[in-house]
Amino acid sequence: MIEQPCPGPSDPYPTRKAGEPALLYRTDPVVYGGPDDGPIDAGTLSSFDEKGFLTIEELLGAEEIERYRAELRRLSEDEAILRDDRTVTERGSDEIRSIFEVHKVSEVFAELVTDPRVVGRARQLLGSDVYVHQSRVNYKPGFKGKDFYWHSDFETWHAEDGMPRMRAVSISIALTENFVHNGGLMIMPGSHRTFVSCVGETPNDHYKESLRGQEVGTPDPDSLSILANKHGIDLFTGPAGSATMFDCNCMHGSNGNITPFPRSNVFIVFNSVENACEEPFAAPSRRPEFIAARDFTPVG
Ligand code: 6CS
Ligand code: FE
Repeated sequence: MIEQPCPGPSDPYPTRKAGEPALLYRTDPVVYGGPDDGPIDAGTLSSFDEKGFLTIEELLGAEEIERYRAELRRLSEDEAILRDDRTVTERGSDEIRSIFEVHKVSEVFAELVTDPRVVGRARQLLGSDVYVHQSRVNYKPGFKGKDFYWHSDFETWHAEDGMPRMRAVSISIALTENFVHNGGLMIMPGSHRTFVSCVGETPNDHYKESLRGQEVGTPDPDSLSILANKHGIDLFTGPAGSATMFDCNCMHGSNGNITPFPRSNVFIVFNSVENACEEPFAAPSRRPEFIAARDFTPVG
């Protein structure tokens, strides 16, 4: 008898427990607020509900982009930051892959967290006050930027950070041009309504490998094929300053970057204050706070 993950009152999204993968129905709403609760209009809200994401053509203006790009360069040249635990390098090189907790490392990036164009949209989608669960800049440098294999962020945040329900949203703001060829974000539209229960136990200190290239907690090829055949795959291209907001459970990933053109973005995750993280649902211990915040103070 193969033990199957059975959703229950204690854990509606069991994962990394059973010997077989499973596709489970999402039992949480997607959009918690309404058109009067923020800058997102009714049509865009219903599109987010259906697809799991929305795009913003020009979130940042030219001057702002220049400021953030200069800050990106400054961070990458700061010896202290290069030695910091929050800085993750690419597999097989010293190229910076990500800097986590970037809203604490950099006062410039911190401005985005309280920017009403950003947090106003997050509050509206989540229907409550929000706090920052995680932030990072991804450099995805030219030539050496590695891929981010297919995954649901929520699967990791549920299993390893103790995030109870699907009531979190990410914003990814392009800081360089996202072409079709330099490793842009791919999302399967509509995949946010299926929770892929993964196999494989979470190892101790899993983040030390997973942030450089996740394996445990990534779906099996059959589950990915079912979702890709059902939903297709959207690739996000756009100029620096454009942004994508996507639900915590979207199936997404991005290819490596062998072009000379970096694909850098800043990524902020807002979680509802009604959905504060508890204990990991499928991991031996909590991840460090720079990856999964334990300060649930609402963004001001
Ligand atoms: O493990 C995490 O929390 C991070 N990993 C990925 C690939 N996406 C979500 C998040 O930034
Ligand atoms: Fe992700």
